[in-house]
Amino acid sequence: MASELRDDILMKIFAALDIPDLIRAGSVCSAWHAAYTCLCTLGRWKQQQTPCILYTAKSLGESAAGLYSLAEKKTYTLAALPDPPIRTRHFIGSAYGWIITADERSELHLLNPITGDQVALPSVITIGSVMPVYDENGIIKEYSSWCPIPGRHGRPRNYSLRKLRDTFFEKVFLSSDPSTGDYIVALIHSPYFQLSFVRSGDACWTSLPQHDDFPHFADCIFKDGLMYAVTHLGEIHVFGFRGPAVKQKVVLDRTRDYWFERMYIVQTSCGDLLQIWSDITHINDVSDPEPEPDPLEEDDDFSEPEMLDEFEYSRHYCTPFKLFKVDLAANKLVDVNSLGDNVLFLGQNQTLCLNAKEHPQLKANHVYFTDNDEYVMIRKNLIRDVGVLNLCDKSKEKIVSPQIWSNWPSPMWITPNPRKMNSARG
Ligand SMILES: *[C@@H]1O[C@H](CO)[C@@H](O)[C@H](O)[C@H]1NC(C)=O
Ligand SMILES: CC(=O)N[C@H]1CO[C@H](CO)[C@@H](O)[C@@H]1O
Repeated sequence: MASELRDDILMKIFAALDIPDLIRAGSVCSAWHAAYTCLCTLGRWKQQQTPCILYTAKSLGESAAGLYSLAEKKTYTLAALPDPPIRTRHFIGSAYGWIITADERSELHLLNPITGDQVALPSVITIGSVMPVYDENGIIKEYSSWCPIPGRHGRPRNYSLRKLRDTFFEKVFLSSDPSTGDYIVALIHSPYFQLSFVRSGDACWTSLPQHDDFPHFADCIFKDGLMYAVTHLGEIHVFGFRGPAVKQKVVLDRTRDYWFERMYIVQTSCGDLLQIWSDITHINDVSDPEPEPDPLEEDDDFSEPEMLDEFEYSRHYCTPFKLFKVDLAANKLVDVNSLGDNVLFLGQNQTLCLNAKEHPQLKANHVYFTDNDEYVMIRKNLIRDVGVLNLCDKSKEKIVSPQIWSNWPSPMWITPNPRKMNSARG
């Protein structure tokens, strides 16, 4: 009786903690660990978690990651993550506390760095636009696919197993928390920014119906059981995954005639959809004066001189400059000049919108960004641009200075999720 009461109080206290604190509390003694496990199993931890930055650093070793808590301005180490070593992977997306990574064979994994749970996604060769190239022993030695660099889409080329990941994956999205065992992963990939998806348990990727030969999807969001996908020209498509065949419908016509800016779609805390156009600023490179040598760079596919010129002298920074509310009923966009209480998280492959009232540590009408240079893959040594942008006066501030993370893999936002995957579902 006495111990039940104590557990109850413990649970209440634990339920108010941010995840890094919760994990620390859970490792104090066996009684606290039991309370921690129980809370995670019941899903009763504090749901309003402030995003953290997940990063790697040479000093942490190959298999550990660092977690920088924005709320506490503190760092934590997530040790002994499952293989392949975290520093050998590319981080290509993050949602529900899980990250999506590409390994040295360009194969994708879902990983929850808090619980260590990992799920291998179907092989990249099950995606329609990737063909395996076999050696004389029938072993895959390369992948044949299409070059995603603008103007060079036309011809397929052979990529080493490791190199495909540099340019093939564009953005990846999750419909729900993979710990529940029931989720969809959607992927924008080369060529022409097409969409493919898998449902939990699928053995292959499936292409989504294409409206034309150049779909050019830019961003997606899952909302009310549907997936809203915006193209670079602002067109919004809705995909319904219930039933055996995926249903597709265009719900917003083109909002632009040409593709110049980045395009994002987010849902605000009150359920509105926003379309965000982002200016691309070209600024001269800020190279790391002491770059960590990249041991993996011996076969750089991007050594054509004309491409190096373009990549070396201008760098793309993102500054959101136009916000619109999507009015689906009227099939139009409505100008909005501020995010109000909302806070936007933009980064490598991620868009997230939170409410500052529910997250008092965050600043309303600000954009928290990690580097999302579109050529980040082939600029692995550049200093990462990670900061906060005030949308009112457009001023920028750094989040951590001096930089504590390696430039590569590029740090990304993560909202820690301590829910263990149900092992029965694998
Ligand atoms: C890719 O490799 C295969 C097998 O080695 C070869 O036949 C093919 O010509 C190569 N394709 C290109 C575009 O280089
Ligand atoms: C929009 C964006 O940042 N896309 C990047 C997502 O990650 C892949 C793979 O790491 C990159 O190739 C994309 O450029």
